[in-house]
Amino acid sequence: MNDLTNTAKEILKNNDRNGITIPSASLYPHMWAWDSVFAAMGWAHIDIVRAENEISAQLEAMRDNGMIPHIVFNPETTDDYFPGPKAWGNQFGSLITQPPIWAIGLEYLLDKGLNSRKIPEYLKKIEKVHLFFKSERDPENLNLVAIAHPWESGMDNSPAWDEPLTQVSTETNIKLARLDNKKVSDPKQRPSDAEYRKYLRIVQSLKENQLKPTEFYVYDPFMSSVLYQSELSLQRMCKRLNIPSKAYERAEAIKRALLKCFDEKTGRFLYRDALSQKDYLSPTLGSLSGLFLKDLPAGIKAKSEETLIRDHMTEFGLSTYAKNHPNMDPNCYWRGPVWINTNFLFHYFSNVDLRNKTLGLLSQSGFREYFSPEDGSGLGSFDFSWSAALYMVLSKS
Ligand code: 2M8
Repeated sequence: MNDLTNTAKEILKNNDRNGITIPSASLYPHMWAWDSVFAAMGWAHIDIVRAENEISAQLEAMRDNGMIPHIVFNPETTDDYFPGPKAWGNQFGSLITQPPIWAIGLEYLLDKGLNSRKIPEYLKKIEKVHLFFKSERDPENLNLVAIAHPWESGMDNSPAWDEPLTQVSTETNIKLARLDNKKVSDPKQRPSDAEYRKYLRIVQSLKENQLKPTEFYVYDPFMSSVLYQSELSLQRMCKRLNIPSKAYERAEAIKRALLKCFDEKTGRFLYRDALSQKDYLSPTLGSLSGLFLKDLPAGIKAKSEETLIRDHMTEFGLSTYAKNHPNMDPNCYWRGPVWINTNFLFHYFSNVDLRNKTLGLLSQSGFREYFSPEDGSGLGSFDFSWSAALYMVLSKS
């Protein structure tokens, strides 16, 4: 076993808090949804039962309406995080969710030999989670996913949200008490205070409106493409167990809807502001996630791949914003840096081979949270769980 594999395993073990994995000890002391699923995929290479616990803890966290909160608070932690339970007005977890990768993670565990009598129960829960996106995150009934807060996308301060956020006020009754920008070497690697005020303003309005989005509601092609792949995973798992499911039909409906969002000129898939009912373009990596669709028409596939390679491919994998765009910021969070999970998802679900670049980046710069697309230097927090977990997944594939 090489040294990096050992280090990756150590990171997951050190970030283990009684059966859940925190994203990083220095910045994120609770359980985050998609982080946990990526962590489970890494745990599958250490201890499959521990991997199952992680997925099981995620699914256990599902609320009555089928939503899995993007953060489940760890009541035992002494580390502070803002916004915590007080800001959300909820001791259990946040009021929003994250990219729906639970089925993808569980299928990975099954492929790695998970054998559990609880699988039918997990599949039932995942079905309910997928239906939540249909009933609570599709206001125009388009068969696509709209997010109720920028954080639901997992790509918190992506330039994709700049336009809809111009309509959101910075006035909020939640006191700004940030810790994140004090815990990284350069606060410019994190979102600005003005952005944070808007994030809190949206939390406030969700609380005031019984969770109904009124200030920010945006169809995100990345969320829809991820849900499409998750529906396919769910269908395959149900088939293995002879459980009836309509996941394939739902996946096909998402595919038809996403194809209507394709912009021929740029090769990208459009966002849509569900409040102003306007489609718009943002040259993000997420806008190319239509490449996750199976059997794409040849012209669409060729055009999107051409854009991906020209605008996002670097020596270290994919930049999260178009490289030559004037607003591209190589050091700031989701406004340009390379992330291991987006490299992984494009590697896993589209035709681009990012394995060697991703493994090379991690061996050059260690298991950091994100990376400069210019020189591969590490940014954000250290010993980051999904960077470690996906190293194991990619190095074993
Ligand atoms: C980041 O988001 C949190 C808020 O949810 C934060 O900035 O405090 C994002 O990168 C998100 O995708 C990730 O799940 C989370 C934990 O790693 O951190």
